[in-house]
Amino acid sequence: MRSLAFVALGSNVGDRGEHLAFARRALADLPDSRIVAVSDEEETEPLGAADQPRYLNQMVALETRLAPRDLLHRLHLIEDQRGRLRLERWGPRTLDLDLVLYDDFVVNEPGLVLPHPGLAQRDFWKREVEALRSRLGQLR
Ligand code: A4P
Ligand code: MG
Repeated sequence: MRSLAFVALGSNVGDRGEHLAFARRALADLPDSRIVAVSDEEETEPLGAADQPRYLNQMVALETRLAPRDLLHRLHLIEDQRGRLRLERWGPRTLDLDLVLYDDFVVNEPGLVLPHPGLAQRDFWKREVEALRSRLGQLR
């Protein structure tokens, strides 16, 4: 049985569009997974520290057989390939990948929270989820 995962992409350092393109290619290459819908890229005001550049955000819907922790681990490896430095929580980053939703899983464990707690506060994530759901609905 395949699951449906929503992965949020964010970048606010360097060539943001190229970082997102790299992330989409890496997601498409994950084993037992395929991209089934992609939202538009969208420029957003930074949340957290205000003295940082604007973000480019996007969301990808992934059909996958990877379990949530396995998928999240692989998202971190993709971030690392793009040279992300975790200097400061909510600080600037070349590439940030978050697992926003995984089917209708509700999990609150060390290292894995689903839905991602940011979903409640981030209007652009809510918009992107809606856009993906409507694109997916049109395919079925
Ligand atoms: N973790 C647990 N559950 C999850 C999940 N569902 N998805 C753990 C992703 N990670 C999850 O993550 C911190 C820890 O959360 C990890 O150990 C992971 O296993 P991180 O990515 O290392 O740290 P972070 O990204 O600095 O912190 P956090 O809390 O994930 O921040 P966010 O929510 O990623 O926020 N403003 C705009 N406009 N757009 C943005 O995209 N992003 C951030 C980062 C701040 N401001 C932003 C944006
Ligand atoms: Mg994160």
